[in-house]
Amino acid sequence: TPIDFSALRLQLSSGSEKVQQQLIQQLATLGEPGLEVLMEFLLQRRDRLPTWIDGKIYQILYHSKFSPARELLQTHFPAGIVTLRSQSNIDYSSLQQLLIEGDFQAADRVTLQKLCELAGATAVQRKWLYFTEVERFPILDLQTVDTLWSVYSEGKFGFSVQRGLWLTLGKNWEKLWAKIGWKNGNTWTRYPDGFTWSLDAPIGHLPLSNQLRGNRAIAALFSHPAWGKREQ
Ligand code: UYC
Repeated sequence: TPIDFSALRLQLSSGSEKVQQQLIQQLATLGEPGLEVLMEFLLQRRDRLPTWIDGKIYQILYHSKFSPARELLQTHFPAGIVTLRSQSNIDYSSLQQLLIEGDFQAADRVTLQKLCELAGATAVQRKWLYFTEVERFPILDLQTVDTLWSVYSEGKFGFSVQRGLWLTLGKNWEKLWAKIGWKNGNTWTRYPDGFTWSLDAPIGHLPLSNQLRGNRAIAALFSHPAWGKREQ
């Protein structure tokens, strides 16, 4: 029996996120008519804030061999699906590009690099962050970096995901390290080969922040006003 693409199109627009995720994966395997449904759906959602549903479709179309799909991305979203807003004129396009390509390891390094740029020239030279610099980060830039990680990771990665787990775990660092795969028993996960550079990683695994100099920088990140006023 032929596949009913208009039924799939309808289910995609009206389904829950879970249903949408399954339909997107299915449509990706159904050749050009499937990709056309995904293209139309992505365009329909253009005026909304992007979620990882948009990021998933973007990645599928980007990696497809279907030139109308790639042309659509080039025309409507030449730099990616996330608008790269910065209060400090930082260019996050290399981060977006690496995340679209699914190169999470390089994206992780660029994330630290960009946050150092955001902190200023001394941090760029130092290559790590003081918590006092993190406290002064503009809200907009942290939200941009967080949205990028979330949108291109099916909502698994990003600071706000890590922070949410940290709050759920009563701000207990040891429990957080275990939960996100940064520590196994008493053993710290070794950089870089101990970490999982794919969506197979635990939720909140990426981006990394080195704890060699203590947890004050990551504590400042999680306490930043960028994440709203939900907690004290
Ligand atoms: N590393 O263990 N890490 C490095 C992590 C620690 C250490 C880089 C994360 C514990 C040293 C990144 C964890 C520790 C270096 C991370 C982790 C330690 C290094 C490269 C789990 C020893 C060499 C970029 C919390 C017990 C560089 C960067 C240096 C590098 C990440 C050791 C991304 C998430 C406490 C010796 N580790 N790191 O930031 O600076 O340097 O000497 O967290």
